[in-house]
Amino acid sequence: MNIEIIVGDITALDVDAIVNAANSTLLGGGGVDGAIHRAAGPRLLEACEALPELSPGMRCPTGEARITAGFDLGARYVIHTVGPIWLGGGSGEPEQLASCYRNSMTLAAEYDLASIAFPAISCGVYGYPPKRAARVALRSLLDSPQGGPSKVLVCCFGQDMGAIWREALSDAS
Ligand code: AR6
Repeated sequence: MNIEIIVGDITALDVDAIVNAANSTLLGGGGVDGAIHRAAGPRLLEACEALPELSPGMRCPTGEARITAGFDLGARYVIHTVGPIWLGGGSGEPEQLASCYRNSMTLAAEYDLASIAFPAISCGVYGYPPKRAARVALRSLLDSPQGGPSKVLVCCFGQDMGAIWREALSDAS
């Protein structure tokens, strides 16, 4: 598996799947979630609405992942995952964040996808400190089983975030 850190807009990538940092409603929001829904068009929201609710309004618990088509995106699929809200690090946030990456990779393997791009899940509105998030995320990706996508991109928004993830990758590998 080859992990590469890039800087840019994840919605513009030509990969088999992009990962969305969603909330548990899966009905859209701000940040990368809003950008993905805008770029994918209204059919993405319809596909998300059609996913089963586990309790009223809740389609995906924190740490889990769901897959839909990519519709108007270049990517064939969107894998929606829900990162943890940062509460100081002692409330299971690292395990939940690792689960986001692991479960997204598992779904990609089930769909036989060769390439996947992740945003910096939880590093925006959810407040996860980026250096810690990068360490947890890259460990989870590097530990993911064989048979998943051979090309894994982490698409950072802005050069500062890119530098943090590049340093974490060189520390981890
Ligand atoms: N491409 C790549 N990365 C992006 C893009 C983009 N187009 N836009 C933003 N980012 P956030 P979270 C970066 O807040 O912290 C939503 O409202 C952004 O700079 O999108 O997991 C959901 O509905 C940051 O580094 O996601 C949830 O309610 C990273 O993506 C909540 O936000 C993640 O920031 C999830 O919060």
